[in-house]
Amino acid sequence: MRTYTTAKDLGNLEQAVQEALSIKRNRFAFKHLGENKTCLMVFFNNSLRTRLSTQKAAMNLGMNTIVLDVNQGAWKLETERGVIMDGDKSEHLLEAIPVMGQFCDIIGVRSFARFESKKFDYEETILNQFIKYSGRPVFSMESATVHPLQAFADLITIEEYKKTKRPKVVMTWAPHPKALPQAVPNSFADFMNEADVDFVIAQPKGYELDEKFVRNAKVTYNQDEALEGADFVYAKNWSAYKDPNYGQILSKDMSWTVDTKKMALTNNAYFMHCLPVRRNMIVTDDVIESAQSLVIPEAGNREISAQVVIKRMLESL
Ligand code: AN0
Ligand code: CP
Repeated sequence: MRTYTTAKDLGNLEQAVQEALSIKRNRFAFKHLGENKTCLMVFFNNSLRTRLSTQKAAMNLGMNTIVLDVNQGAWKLETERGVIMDGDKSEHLLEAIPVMGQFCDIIGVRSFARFESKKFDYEETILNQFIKYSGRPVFSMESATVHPLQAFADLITIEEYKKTKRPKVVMTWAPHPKALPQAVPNSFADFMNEADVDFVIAQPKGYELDEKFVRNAKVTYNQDEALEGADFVYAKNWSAYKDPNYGQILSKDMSWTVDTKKMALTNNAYFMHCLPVRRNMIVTDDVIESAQSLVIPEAGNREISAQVVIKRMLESL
């Protein structure tokens, strides 16, 4: 595997999940595969889970890891071509990326949507420059429009906890004080559309996501109706995708917060969230602390999803 941004990159998804579950049973089975190989993780934005789980996954495979926080200690980077660099940015990404490629075998990149230009974000300008100029396999650790390590971990979690062959999975928008990217819901939709689940998206009007990710999913503006009979409730906030409101907050409607009343509408559903989560905005204390909450094992599966991806990249070197 040379790039990892979508469910498709994993090929047969069922096989990928089986590989993940097998790695989970013995995470050190391939501890020599990455010997003398280096995984570079480049962060343009904050992270807790991705930072820890991806390093752990690389270490399980015997790799060395280097973590670079671009905004702390590295030169400030210009990302646009053609700019006269007389401001505060000392280096251009077009030199920095191939330099980074000199010191590693595989690169992970975290670079969130900036909401300055929908085109810049949805063309995955930063990630694609890494793919083009680093000379290394590149995986997204949440880039402008996708978070495929998260969605793969979510799928593994659903596979582990599902009680029926084809569970009903509801992804619901929930309120948040800041404008958040669409990357997590985009990738979750991408993966659920490829998985054997009944997938429903519930959102207030104006929060429609990119068709490229929604595809054939059922979409409703009625959260209660969506939650009926749900086996998994996947809560997430995102900002508007559609023009002219791209990147904007259109609603902070607290009636969309997932609470015990909402969960009572479901088929005793499990609660999921990628974390970090704002309690009592997205989900109440009671629900996230309940026995049905999967947020911790879900985060734990980030190590496993990352390990499958890095293993496959090592195998392609
Ligand atoms: C980010 C987001 O919603 O995309 C990262 C989630 C993994 N969340 C925040 O910035 C709070
Ligand atoms: N879920 C997730 O990617 O968390 P971090 O932002 O902490 O890495």
